[in-house]
Amino acid sequence: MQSIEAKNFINGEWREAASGERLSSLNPADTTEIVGTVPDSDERDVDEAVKAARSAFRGWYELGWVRRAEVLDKFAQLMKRDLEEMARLVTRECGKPLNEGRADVVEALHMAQYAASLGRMPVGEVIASEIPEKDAYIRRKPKGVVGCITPWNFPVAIPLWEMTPSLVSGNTVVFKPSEETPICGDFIFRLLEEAGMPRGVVNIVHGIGEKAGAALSEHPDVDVILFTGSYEVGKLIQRQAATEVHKFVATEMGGKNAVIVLDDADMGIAVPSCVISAFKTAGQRCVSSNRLIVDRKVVDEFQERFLRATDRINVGNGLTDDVFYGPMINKAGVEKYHLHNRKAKEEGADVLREGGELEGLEYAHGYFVKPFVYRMEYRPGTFCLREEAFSPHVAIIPVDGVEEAVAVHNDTDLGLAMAVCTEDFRKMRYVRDHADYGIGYVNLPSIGAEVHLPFGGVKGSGNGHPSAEGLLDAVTHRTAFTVNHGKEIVMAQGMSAEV
Ligand code: UN1
Repeated sequence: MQSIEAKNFINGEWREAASGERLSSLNPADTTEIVGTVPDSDERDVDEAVKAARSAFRGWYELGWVRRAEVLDKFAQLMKRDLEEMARLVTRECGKPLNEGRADVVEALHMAQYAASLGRMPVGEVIASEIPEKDAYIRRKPKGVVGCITPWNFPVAIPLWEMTPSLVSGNTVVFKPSEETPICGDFIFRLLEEAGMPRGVVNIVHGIGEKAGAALSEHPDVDVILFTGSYEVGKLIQRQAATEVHKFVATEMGGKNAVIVLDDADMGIAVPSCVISAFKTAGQRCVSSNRLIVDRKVVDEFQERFLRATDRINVGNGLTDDVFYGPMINKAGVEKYHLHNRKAKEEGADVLREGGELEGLEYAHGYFVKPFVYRMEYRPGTFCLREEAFSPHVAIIPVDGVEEAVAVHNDTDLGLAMAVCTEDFRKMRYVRDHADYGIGYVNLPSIGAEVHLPFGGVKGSGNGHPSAEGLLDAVTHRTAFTVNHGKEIVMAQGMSAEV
């Protein structure tokens, strides 16, 4: 496969970084393959991109919602044309199996179609005024320049979750893709250019988080930072972005998600739900579950069936058939997996599947690891039951009844996705109302969100409106606009003190 030499796209031009340096993007299933190289940008490149986005803002805003949506619609059509090529690139650059590479692109496509459809939806509300001669409106207005910083695990979908609602509502964008998957970002931008995005409306600046990402977060002329990624980086970005009062930061970070399996659960649903939640994408989704909280009455039966299913999992290069999950993204990902496994053992785990790195010729140049499964009685303050492992590391935790299940579920500082397996509507309702989560599922895995639903978490998982359906709230102001049709000024009741 040919390696791609990507450039920054700033003000409608493909450019090298001011530093003249380049970074490489490797295939995590075979690190001898360089997927591509990209400019190693710094604050000088970011500044140019922000300036371009600022000067394009007025024209893009004045185009109006429907015309902007038409450009996104064109872009969606191009994604459909190139779906297969993009899916293969996703697999080569981030390692997930081809069917998941395809799902990533399809999710992105759905997001572009959804955002395009918003162009013909209401963009505000008409509200009654206290004065009959007055009309009052709430109108959405774009905030200005939006900086998007995204992770590698959904290298096409997440950039479009963030960029397309920003664009349809009239903002301009500066995008810093993950340095692990920059060539996917480059592909998106080649299609945005082909779709006819006006000059400066979308800009991509490649580079590492500490340099290009930090420069974007800190830039005083950026109005919104949209971030999806790890808790540590999200926290750092919130601090970096606190330079201007107007700057709004929306974060979508990790989760220590769980599937709760209650005593009445249908095991035919619970077992596959847990396998998918724990191991799809090698546990490298923010919505993956490291914890299976299972009622003690059924835990032995569950455990046996879960292990049987786990033993059938095929790990390998995502471009080959029948692979359930591919490699970890990089060495740091493997180290994090080892750390969590080690900690679990120190904390008294009863190890059921030992895990470890896969050996053999076909795994020699990739970051392949086996499922690590253990059983552990719940104790408050346990590292391995509280901290996100972002790897195929999973605990089976026996509990007594729904109330304890929820208490154990909530004992973490994160709260993103939660799934519960039950046939009992009263228990389902208890979990719905008492568990801390942003995305809840019943008789489903904890993964598989849809773009037209809110996506975000509570507690340390984020601040509530970063992605997909909720994003318009982050990138637009809801402005009040009041018109007097009368011939004199009549003040609102509060102002005239009439009760
Ligand atoms: C993520 O892991 O960061 O719900 C996003 C899902 C996908 C998105 C996951 N639609 O699994």
